[in-house]
Amino acid sequence: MGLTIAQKIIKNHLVSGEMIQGSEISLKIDQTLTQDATGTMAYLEFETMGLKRVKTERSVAYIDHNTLQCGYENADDHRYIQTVAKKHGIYFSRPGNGICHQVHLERFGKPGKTLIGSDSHTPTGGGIGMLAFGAGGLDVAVAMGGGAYFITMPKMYKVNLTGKLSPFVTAKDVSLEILRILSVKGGVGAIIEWGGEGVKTLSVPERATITNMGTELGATTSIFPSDEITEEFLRAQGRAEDYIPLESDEDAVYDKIIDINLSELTPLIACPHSPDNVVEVSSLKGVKVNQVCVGSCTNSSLQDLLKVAALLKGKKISDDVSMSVSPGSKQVLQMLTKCGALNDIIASGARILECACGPCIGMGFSPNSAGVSLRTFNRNFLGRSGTKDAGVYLVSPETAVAAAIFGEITDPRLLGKEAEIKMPKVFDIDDSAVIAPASEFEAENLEVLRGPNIKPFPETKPLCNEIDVTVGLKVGDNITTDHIMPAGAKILLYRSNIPFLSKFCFSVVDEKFSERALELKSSVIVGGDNYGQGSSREHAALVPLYLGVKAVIAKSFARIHVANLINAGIIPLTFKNASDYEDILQGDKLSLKDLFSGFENGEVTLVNQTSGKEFKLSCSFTDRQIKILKAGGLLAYTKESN
Ligand code: MIC
Ligand code: SF4
Repeated sequence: MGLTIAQKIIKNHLVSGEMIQGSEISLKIDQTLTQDATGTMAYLEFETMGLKRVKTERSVAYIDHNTLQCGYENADDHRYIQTVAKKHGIYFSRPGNGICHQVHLERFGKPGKTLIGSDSHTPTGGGIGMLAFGAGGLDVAVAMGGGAYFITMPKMYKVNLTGKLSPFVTAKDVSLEILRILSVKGGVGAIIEWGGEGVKTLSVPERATITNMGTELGATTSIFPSDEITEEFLRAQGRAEDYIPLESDEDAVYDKIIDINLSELTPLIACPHSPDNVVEVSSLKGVKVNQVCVGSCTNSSLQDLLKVAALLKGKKISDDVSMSVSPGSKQVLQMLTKCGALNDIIASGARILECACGPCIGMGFSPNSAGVSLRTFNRNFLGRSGTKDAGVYLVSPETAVAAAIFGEITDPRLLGKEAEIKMPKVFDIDDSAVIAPASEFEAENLEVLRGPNIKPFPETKPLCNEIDVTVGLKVGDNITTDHIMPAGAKILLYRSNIPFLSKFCFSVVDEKFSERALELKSSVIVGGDNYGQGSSREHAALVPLYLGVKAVIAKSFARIHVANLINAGIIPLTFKNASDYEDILQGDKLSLKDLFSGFENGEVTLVNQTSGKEFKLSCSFTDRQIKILKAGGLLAYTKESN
């Protein structure tokens, strides 16, 4: 039987397990990346493991999320990451050098290699044929130390592309179309491979937009073949030697095949507050727009911004719209400057922000109250922009420009002639904002500098066989990590200070949760389907751990979050019968009985002391996961086994 692209890379990197769908496998990881909002914790964990040097082929620490410096906290964290990186063999991408996924694609990613990153959009690397996964900081710390990365062998889906995109229809619309088809849960447990003759019409940045937003489908990762277009991109980046061809075998078997005819697509838009809430742009014609943001790891490549510049050239944005443009990398910004395109953007009235995540993670540029914001980003979860009552829509750069000019949602095809841009054959290469690590010898005497905002990892305890808990919070379906542990300018600076961060846990849903959980001391959260979708932030597990959350009982979980819960020593349990969800209320007192044998049998008994009802919950843990849970989390387990 033939193999898919992902199966080929998995086969080459398999450390343990068999490539049988649904069973646990572990992979050798060639490269890692971290960003600053999750990186501080990942490096603290790496240090706790007592390892001297990273064992990967390439590990890079990016500073791109927490770049607002309204006090010492973020600057201290940057300095901590810079010094810890230098000491332990990690490349350090300075603030201003760009968004981790964009820079990694340009400068470090390689087809056929494995990458894990402490950021859920790490699958962007699939745009050049890498097998790239988002993971929690602890998993990245383990991989940096040479440990394998554990996943469940995914299903394989194929999206078969035919035709060619029409003018003003873009890769972003392809991402929105697949979200419309599959929903934010539709990719769970699957790797999505993009193939078919239509693939040849998509450049690497376009492919990367698509693999980037595969995360919003809940997919394990997404990947494109590595072909002559990949080679051309790598050559333009001065990295032709990194190219290898990669494609699936003719007789590769897929669990699902979805056909998309690129020629039939039209401009699409995701409405508040979910990326799969997709309709045609034309159906919202005339909705007044207050803000337009171009950028993020989804749409901030040179190709995207050259198009934006060409469409804005000689035009002014509407008086009623505030527009921002954040280039994805220093390379993009420098090249835009050199060719004059930046001037066209500035002249239109748009505001240029630095090469960072910025508004995408609520780091400034929040919309006005009840504002309508059109963004080229990948997520429009409630409150993420920093303005809770804002309506955030996700669009392509072309649709963003149309709204900025007309002041209302407008089909970009009304802009007239398509922007003709010329992509350079060779990019300007200057890696001086990436600082190389010290040699092993030099590293011995290097000091790692820590600021007062860095607080220790929450305390963990080995698990007891039976636990009594109170339901601290009951929530519905599709709870995101932005609900559990919000980000934004006011909170992000405390990513290395779990006690402080804990005050904001679930604040978008229930402002009293954090206080209540601390009072209860030992609690559980009850959730619906797809609990924990979105970001890879392990803070969405570490903060509940600090607050005394012992288990989360949900109808189903998102992949990275469930791994983070186990790593934090919090038990993820699922309802055997979805209807049992109705039988637990907030405030109920529960007993979880005989956990250890329950873990082995895949069934845990829950007694609701308040209602007197008793029922079974499901779990399916591997031996390794059981050991981690019993030890009280991955750090404790790693220490125990060293
Ligand atoms: C996001 O887009 O939500 C983030 C911020 O990049 C996160 C990581 C984080 O919370 O630090 C992600 O996607 O993993
Ligand atoms: Fe940064 Fe936004 Fe991309 Fe997350 S999704 S890495 S916050 S640009």
